[in-house]
Amino acid sequence: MANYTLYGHPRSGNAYKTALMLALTGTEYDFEPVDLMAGGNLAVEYLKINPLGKVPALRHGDVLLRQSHDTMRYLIEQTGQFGTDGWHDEARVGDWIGFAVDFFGYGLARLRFELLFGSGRGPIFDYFKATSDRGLGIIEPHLEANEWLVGGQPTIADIACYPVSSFLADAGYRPAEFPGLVAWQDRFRALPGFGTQLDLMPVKGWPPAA
Ligand SMILES: N[C@@H](CCC(=O)N[C@@H](CS)C(=O)NCC(=O)O)C(=O)O
Repeated sequence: MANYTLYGHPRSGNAYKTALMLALTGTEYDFEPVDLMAGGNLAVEYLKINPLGKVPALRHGDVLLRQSHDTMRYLIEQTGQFGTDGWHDEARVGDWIGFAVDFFGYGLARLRFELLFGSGRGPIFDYFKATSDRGLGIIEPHLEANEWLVGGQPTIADIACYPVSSFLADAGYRPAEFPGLVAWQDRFRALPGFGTQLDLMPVKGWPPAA
């Protein structure tokens, strides 16, 4: 049994952030699938772990974390990896974590969802599209000029932004139009320990056969 237990699901980009941080820091963990599709996140047993009814949750001894970004900051403290040298860079990491929520979470990720599962039009779609366009307009020039989001090495800012960035094509964009982002994704995938959502959070029978 590992010291860490990750509760999550391969469909969850937020659980993927925690799984990536565990994997990239070489931290062993047990994976407990929470079946989002069957409402497992709202089951009484799981609500005892996370009353918010969301994944991820990360248990380490007596410590129980229920926010993906807290799990990454906690693992910096535990492993000494993916941190920064001080408050100047730390504040920039905070900017990108906010960006991941505000522009990728409420933009790119929801735009993809609307295109794949919704009507793909209407005022809500337009809002997601405008938010996503704005976000890509911020991150693309930054990654054309910089190898990593903050400083000269990968930090939790990169881990926070990677999962949703991989939805680019599904959200209706042509990846070739975002060379900075695509080159950064390649660098990110080359980090030792990297795995896909399914590699790091395997669930029997997922994804369902088409
Ligand atoms: N603020 C949370 C958000 C977690 C979150 O939204 N998780 C989604 C999956 S990506 C979830 O569990 N959704 C299930 C639901 O809301 O019913 C974090 O960063 O960890």
